[in-house]
Amino acid sequence: MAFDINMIKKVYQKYPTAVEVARKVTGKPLTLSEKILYTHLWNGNADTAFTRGEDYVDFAPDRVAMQDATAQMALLQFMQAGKDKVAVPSTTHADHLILAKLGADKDLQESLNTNNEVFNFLSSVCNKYGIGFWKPGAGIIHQVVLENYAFPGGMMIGTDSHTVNAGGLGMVAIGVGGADAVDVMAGMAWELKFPKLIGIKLTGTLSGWASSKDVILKVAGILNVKGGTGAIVEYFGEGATSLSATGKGTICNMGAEVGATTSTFGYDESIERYLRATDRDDVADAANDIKEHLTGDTEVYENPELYFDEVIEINLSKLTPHLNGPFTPDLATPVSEMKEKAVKNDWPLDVEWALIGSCTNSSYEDLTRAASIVEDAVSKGLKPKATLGINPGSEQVRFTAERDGLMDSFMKFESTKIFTNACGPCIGQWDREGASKQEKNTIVHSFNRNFAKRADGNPNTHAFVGSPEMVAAIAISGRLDFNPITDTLTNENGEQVKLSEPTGIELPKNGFAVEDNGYQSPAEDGSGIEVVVSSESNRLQLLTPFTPWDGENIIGAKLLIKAEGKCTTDHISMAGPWLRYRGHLDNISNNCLIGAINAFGGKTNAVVSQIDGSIDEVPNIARTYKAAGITSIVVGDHNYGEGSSREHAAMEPRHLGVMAVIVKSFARIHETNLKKQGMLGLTFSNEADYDLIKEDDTFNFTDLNAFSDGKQLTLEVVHANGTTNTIILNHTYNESQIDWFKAGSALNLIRKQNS
Ligand code: MIC
Ligand code: SF4
Repeated sequence: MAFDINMIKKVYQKYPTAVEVARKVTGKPLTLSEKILYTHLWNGNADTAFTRGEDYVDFAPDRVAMQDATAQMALLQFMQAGKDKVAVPSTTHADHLILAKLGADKDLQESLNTNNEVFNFLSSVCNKYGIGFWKPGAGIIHQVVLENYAFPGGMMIGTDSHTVNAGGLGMVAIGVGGADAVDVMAGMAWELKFPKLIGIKLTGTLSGWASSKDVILKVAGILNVKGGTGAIVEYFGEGATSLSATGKGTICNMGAEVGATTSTFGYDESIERYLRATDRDDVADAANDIKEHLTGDTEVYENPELYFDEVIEINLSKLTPHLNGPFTPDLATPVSEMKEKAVKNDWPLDVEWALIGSCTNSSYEDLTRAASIVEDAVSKGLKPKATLGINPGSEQVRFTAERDGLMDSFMKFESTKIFTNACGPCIGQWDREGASKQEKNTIVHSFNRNFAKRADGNPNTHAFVGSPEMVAAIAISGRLDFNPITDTLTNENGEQVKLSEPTGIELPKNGFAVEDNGYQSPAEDGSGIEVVVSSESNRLQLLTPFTPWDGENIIGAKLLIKAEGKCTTDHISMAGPWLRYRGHLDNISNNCLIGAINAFGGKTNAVVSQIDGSIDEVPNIARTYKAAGITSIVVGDHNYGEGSSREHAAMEPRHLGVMAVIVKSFARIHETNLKKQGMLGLTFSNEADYDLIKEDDTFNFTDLNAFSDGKQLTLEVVHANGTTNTIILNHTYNESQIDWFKAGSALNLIRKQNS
């Protein structure tokens, strides 16, 4: 039986009428995305049609998911909201804090030792406030959500950008910062700009080496890292129904890498099969009753150009395997072109590690496809040239895979390492031998992100993203430019052999099995549970509310850093070793912007103090400004804050005295995070003004006291030689978001309302 089946049934009861009403007010047939959005309006059935990409709308999501690295901050904030219990079903998953080094058992135990305080904190907060807790080793948040909680037509938010994975089961699932999760858990509306809609029509069927992963690798190449910003990507067509549910999850998952708000697929037989295989007949039966509402209207899919803002068509029958990278997930290269491109770009061709796993590709089906390659290689007398590392997505997947012999297959390569059911190397939780030497090298993985330093902290590691079966093939060949479709390999007898095409099993023939899934259900009545945070702790720190705006224009601000080029949340608040401070704002602030490239001088983590001309690390300079009572600002390029949902990337600068972040454009989640934490997230109305900003400028916001919805703000830039430029800044704050700024943060406002 499914968790929270009554909640799901209630949602389904609303569907027929809510969809009908939405069709009426919009006066047209509906996409699936619109059906889900319109049935989840905070104010009940629609009385007006919303303008996509413009209107802010209040929604009522059905559930919330959090992972350990973001949950700490989310729950520290929730504890301040003055509530006894969460208002909607919510879960926390311990998956990011487990370091991959020696292999699953030892690593898990080591992580329990080192993160004990944080896990205990999470477990007791969850217990107290009615939140389900998935213990360390239970699995990666999105795989566990897909297996247990995701349901067609539902809406959820999660404090992780890959929450979108649940689109594979036909949800609208959106990644958010912790402060947004607090809104929903506190029983308040959740606000989102009504998304635009991108339709992707899939025709044909996958064959040979092509996989679901290649669909999204190709889409990333088409849309690039910001092409999906502000939009929901909806997949449809006969190609879509031919994909497995976990394959759909893979595609939705990596939609985060094109900046999409989320991605989704209509309810179909593969989703039904998956629900039944994961012990959720009740959800499948309930979904079948309202089937026609859980997918887009026929007219929409017949004439998509009329109903989507943009339509892309991909023929799965023609799709070939891709590898995306290095350093960005949208640099897509068909494997057949890799030889030439790699040589031209001087990418190291020898591959040392081939990693399979992450929330994107760690399903049972993924493991079977990769295992089939390993078995084939063994039978042909091939040994791997690179080390294969595997992170299963959940204990259920691992247990079943072990029962069915898949783990034995992987272990036929002596060097294979099976890591914990956790994020591991995907988030820099990887103690990779030799990484500190910073040698130029190549790795391939089936993860979704490959920003510099992400996996092993080495800026010279070139990471390429591919399907699990391609990753397995490259493990065997040890070459980035290996094309399994055309190339042969030399086996131990000196013969030339070719790898056979991968074969996979969608769902385990004998069903899924698990002994201990690692779930802890919360206390019925948590009022007696005390959550203790020691003031001595360097891992956890209770939050002190940010100071409200004093009502005055900000005058005399200094530049903390002008970031040049790509500045993702990994650059703003690095993960890896820093994950240990995710619950301690002051300590984690020591990584603030240390990965951003300073536009003056091109270095990272070296900026000039405008107080005494000294050069120091970014967090230190920020602290000196703060101590001197000087407000600082950050300037950035396009798609600033791309990547993760981590609100630390907004809270840290806020904590260190930065009041405004002015950029050419923002990634969605980060922009909202800045607003929630009471900061000014602004964009240049004229992009070229970025070039006017000098290192030693002084900044005056001259009309902040007239800050209002739809009105631009003015910034006076005073250069060191006394000349000035007046710059016009755009913003997307509505009146209630301006109130967050005035209150010092959204949470300050909630607290006020609850007191
Ligand atoms: C990531 O993949 O970057 C993370 C780690 O899962 C983040 C969340 C975080 O920073 O904790 C994400 O994608 O939101
Ligand atoms: Fe974990 Fe990586 Fe997925 Fe983020 S992308 S949730 S770090 S597995």
